[in-house]
Amino acid sequence: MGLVAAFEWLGKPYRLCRVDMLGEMREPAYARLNGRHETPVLVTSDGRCLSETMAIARWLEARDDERRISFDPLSARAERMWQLLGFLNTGYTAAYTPSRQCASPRRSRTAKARRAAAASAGMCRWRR
Ligand SMILES: N[C@@H](CCC(=O)N[C@@H](CS)C(=O)NCC(=O)O)C(=O)O
Repeated sequence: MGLVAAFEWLGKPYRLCRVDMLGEMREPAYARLNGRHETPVLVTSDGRCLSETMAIARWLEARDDERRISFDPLSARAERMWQLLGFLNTGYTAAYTPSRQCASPRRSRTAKARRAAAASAGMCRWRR
């Protein structure tokens, strides 16, 4: 969602595509965009596919000529912004993702595998 806001604020044309995460995202055709079967994926105007939120954010920064959504990459403010983005995309997100995956019926994991994935991500410790 943060990337969508960034695209809006950047003020350059883009097209947002809805992906059925329970269906088409699992298909081989989607794997050609992202072999990890995850969103987001950016398809650039020359047809390249770029996955990973942080990589797409960096792609946006590099094209933010008017500095609408970013700071001078050499500035301390840019360092702080990337520090916060790094935290949001790893530590913060990791705090709720495993619990969502535990509850998700769409992955055909066994209960044991779900518990292992959650435990390795630091969640569900209270069950031990
Ligand atoms: N490391 C990736 C993680 C992306 C990610 O977790 N995407 C979620 C949706 S926000 C996803 O596609 N999950 C696949 C699933 O739930 O099956 C990134 O930072 O972009």
